[in-house]
Amino acid sequence: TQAPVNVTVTGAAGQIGYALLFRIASGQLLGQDTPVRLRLLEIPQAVKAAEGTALELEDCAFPLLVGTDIFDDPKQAFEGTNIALLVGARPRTKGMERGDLLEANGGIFKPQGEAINAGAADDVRVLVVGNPANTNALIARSHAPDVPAERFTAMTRLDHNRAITQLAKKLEVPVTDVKRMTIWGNHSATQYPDVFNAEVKGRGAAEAVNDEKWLAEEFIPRVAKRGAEIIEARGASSAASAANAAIDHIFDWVNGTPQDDWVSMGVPSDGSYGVPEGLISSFPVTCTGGRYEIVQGLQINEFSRPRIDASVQELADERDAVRKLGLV
Ligand code: NAX
Repeated sequence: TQAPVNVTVTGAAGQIGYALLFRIASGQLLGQDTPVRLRLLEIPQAVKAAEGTALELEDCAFPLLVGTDIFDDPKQAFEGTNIALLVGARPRTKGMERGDLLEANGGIFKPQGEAINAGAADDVRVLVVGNPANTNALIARSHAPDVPAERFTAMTRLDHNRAITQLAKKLEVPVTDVKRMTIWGNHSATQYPDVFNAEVKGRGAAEAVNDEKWLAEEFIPRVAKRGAEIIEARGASSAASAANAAIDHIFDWVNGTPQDDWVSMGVPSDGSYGVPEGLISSFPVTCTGGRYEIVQGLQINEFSRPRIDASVQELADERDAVRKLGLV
């Protein structure tokens, strides 16, 4: 068997952490041939809770789990890490302005970027889940100058998976019939789920739906506001589905996407589709040999263009705000 892969999870004692760690340890993140060593990062007040989770991990006797270490210092938590899942973030609390939120998260993602730069393994791959995910990823990336920029990604896979299911339900087909879904832009309410480049059983999905009003007034807002719908129903934000999406994101990045399909990832823009270079924006990507590539040559129609542009503009505004704060 292979040498163990070091997986660092921040916010390990949170609700996503609780749903995520057991799936990583069971082999679902990297596959059934790959042993993993977990490195959990928490703030000091939550270390005890993380220790409790580590006891439960022991009680599962997972064959692939080599061990679990818990830290409250990012430098130690990211030492030698191959996969870094940045889940812990500062939630928006009552009365907090957007600038305050960005600043509070800067206090988390700047030192974490520095720690990744200083100590992570050469092949480190970073996924930022904690919100605002795209801009937090931008902050971390800009403090890790020695790590290739493309290793910093943000999670839009939950949005992608949500969009697939909503489309499949509308067309009354299994989710496996839906291919080439794309989320463009920011992981926020401005995100744009694009069915014009999606396919259902080889046929254009927009054509199969043939209902622009449904797209504009039901599908797009339903996907973009699904997080709020979950909070309303559960009394807590998405956790198991977010953990599932994080597993999908890393698994596909490492193991590749199928020939006839692609996935959505927030990645540093290379200028494709008019997205300013360097912004961490969601794109359709294919993965092979452990690397992702932005799908090129897609048509962006008149329905899609302003929606993509609006979400990208929001990312540019967030970047400008964190720049003003000296965080990037
Ligand atoms: P919780 O509040 O349950 O857990 C967050 C954990 O992070 C807490 O245990 C806290 O102690 C820890 N933490 C805070 N600061 C830390 C630091 N500096 N270092 C290490 N740990 C730290 O939140 P949870 O529901 O698990 O959500 C985590 C994040 O995911 C939130 O920012 C949330 O908004 C975001 N989400 C992102 C999604 C996406 O699609 N990108 C979807 C789900 C989720 O909303």
